[in-house]
Amino acid sequence: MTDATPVSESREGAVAVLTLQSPPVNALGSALREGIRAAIERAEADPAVKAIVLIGGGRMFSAGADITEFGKPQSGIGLPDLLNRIEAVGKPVVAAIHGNALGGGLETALACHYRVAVPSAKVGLPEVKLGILPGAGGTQRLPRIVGPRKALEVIVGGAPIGAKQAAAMGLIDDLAPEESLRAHAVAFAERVAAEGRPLTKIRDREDRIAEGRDDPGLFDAFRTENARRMRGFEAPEACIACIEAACRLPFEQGLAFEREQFLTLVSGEQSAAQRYVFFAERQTAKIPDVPETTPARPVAKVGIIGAGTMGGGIAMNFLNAGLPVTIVETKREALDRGLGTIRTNYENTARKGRLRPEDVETRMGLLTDTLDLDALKDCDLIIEAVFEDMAIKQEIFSKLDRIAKPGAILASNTSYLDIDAIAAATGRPGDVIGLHFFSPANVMRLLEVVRGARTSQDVIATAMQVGRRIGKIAVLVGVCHGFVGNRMLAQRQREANRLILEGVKPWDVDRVIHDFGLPMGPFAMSDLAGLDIGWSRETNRSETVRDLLCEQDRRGQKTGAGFYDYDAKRNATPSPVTEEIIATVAARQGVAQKPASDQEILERCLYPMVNEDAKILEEGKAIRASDIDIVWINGYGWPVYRGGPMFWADGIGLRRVLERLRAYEALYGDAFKPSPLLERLAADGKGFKDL
Ligand code: TC6
Repeated sequence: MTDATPVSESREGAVAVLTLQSPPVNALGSALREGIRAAIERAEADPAVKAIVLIGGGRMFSAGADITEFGKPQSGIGLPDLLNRIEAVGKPVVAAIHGNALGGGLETALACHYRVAVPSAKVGLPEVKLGILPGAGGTQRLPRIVGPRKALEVIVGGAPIGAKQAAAMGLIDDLAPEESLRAHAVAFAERVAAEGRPLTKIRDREDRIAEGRDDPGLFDAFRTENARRMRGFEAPEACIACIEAACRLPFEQGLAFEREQFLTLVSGEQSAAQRYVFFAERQTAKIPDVPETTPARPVAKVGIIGAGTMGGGIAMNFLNAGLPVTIVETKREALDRGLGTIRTNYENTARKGRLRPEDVETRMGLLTDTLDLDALKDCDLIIEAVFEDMAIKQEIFSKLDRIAKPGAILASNTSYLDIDAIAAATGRPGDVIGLHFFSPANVMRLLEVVRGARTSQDVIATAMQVGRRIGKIAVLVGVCHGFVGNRMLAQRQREANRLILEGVKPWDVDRVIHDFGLPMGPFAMSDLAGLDIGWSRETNRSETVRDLLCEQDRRGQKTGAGFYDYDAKRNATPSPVTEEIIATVAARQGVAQKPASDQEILERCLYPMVNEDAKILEEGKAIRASDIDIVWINGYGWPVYRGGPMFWADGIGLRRVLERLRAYEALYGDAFKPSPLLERLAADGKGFKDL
């Protein structure tokens, strides 16, 4: 056995076993690629070797190309050439897969003559999520083995699939017992070598791609079906074009087409943004004063106060992760309604085939409902999700202080309020933390973990870990009004409101924001959320556009009208009533009417957010600029191909952003006053990335 290279070589009888040794994920960087090439060539040249097994050391087969190498000059053999080399070996090469075989990892396996995997393995081509495509032959080989329809799903969808499903598609030749992959793969290799069958190269297969020639309309049908989720992204269309090419062109020409498309994407802005987001997501887990070794508190039982939309959604996250939840309400009807909604959500998911019917009962079985707060006494984590009212929250926390067991974590799902003031209602502020879920709480990936002045380190470590356990991206933020996400949103909302008073139509503001890539603009979003959040007839002052809309019972989608008019299917149309209301308010306030270009709308809505981000960083309310980007991507639908507001601003150049902020400051005053950090970075010719 030689361990000096990233590939260790050993022999089992006549089978050479080559083990990839590049922890933690066997990313196919230049050293590993060269190591594989050298090992493969040695095994090929050795007459005593009759077959070769390629297996991953450590946790997995391989997570694919080394993403950090993209955009840098290539050194050593490129992955496409390496894979062609493997495919051309004159002895059977068997890939033995455990853990993950993703991207270039799966492409490597596709270049082998056979694939053996354990049932728990996952395979996939997630390159599309990095704004690229499987550029080492993946778009040409996969359709040749699973057919173009499945290839479209796997490559354009980007989601990994389990080995059993992959075996059913013909992608995996044999499933091995979990505990004996290596031995099983060696036996498999010995067998195929002994049988002396001609080597099967995927490149030579034509049978499965015939479907793409016979029914070329399948590609356009796929485009139409998926138009919404692909909107704005460049990579999905390039993936589709490559799969089409696989069906149309000879293999080598298809490979050349794939290469050309890959090179265009990998050098483009979208891929740079999406690769940035990949690493930014992983950064969020790193907290300078809470090292990864910080012991977390055990969380085996969760309590939730409030069975409304938020409380119910939050509960589902824990039930989905198999954790028992006790949910508390003050009234039986509210409790029954909340439980009913949870059940209906699960039943709908089961009806769509995304949950087994028996799992509906398993999950509901983990849920205990009660009207008695004392029932939370044995919970390890208690999350309060009641109205945004400080007095009510403080009362609840002072009761929890008496009820909760020592060491229990007491969390609030507040979206704006001061966690320190809530913690002050208890005698254990170190145990208090904010867990800000985003609506719908069982769907949205973001979790803002709000650290109070006295929140203890192990409580932070536990909250971050719990977030991951329930499938969220947890981002640590500090106490300030609206924390990170909503604090930025308030900037955009203020400017959007000002724009419509100046005569810009709400639908034009929404169009600009939607075209930029967000799922909807501020007014469509307000209509969806309900305009009457925080509004009541009793306290109404008939001052703002929103006040007047609510007065006329235009409270958003739920009442069939808000900023827009809605039909029975909730399709929106611009409303003359809204225009009239806006004109009335503008006249009352004496707002000068002035048109704004789309560029101005965009800048006035988004640059104040970037400026606010700089203030958030200055105040230490976020650890790093990329954390803020992750908040807006996962909580508000900022287009991932633009890399988040901070990354986007860096791309424009902070000098330019500063110049525009100053111009708007001259017209609109302090709301646009540049933050000192932004000024400093711009003066130094730097970006947020340099912090
Ligand atoms: C491709 O293959 C293109 C081919 C065509 C070429 C022509 N490269 O996620 P974790 C790092 S494109 C470099 O925490 P997990 C990661 O940053 C690639 N680094 O682990 C982290 O570093 P840190 C297509 C990588 O167990 C550490 O490894 N493949 C890569 O939660 C551990 O990662 C993909 O898109 C990489 N490819 O999840 C798959 N992968 O410790 C990308 C990971 O310094 N990878 N790192 O923070 C994944 O999805 C996940 O890592 C995982 C393991 C599911 C494999």
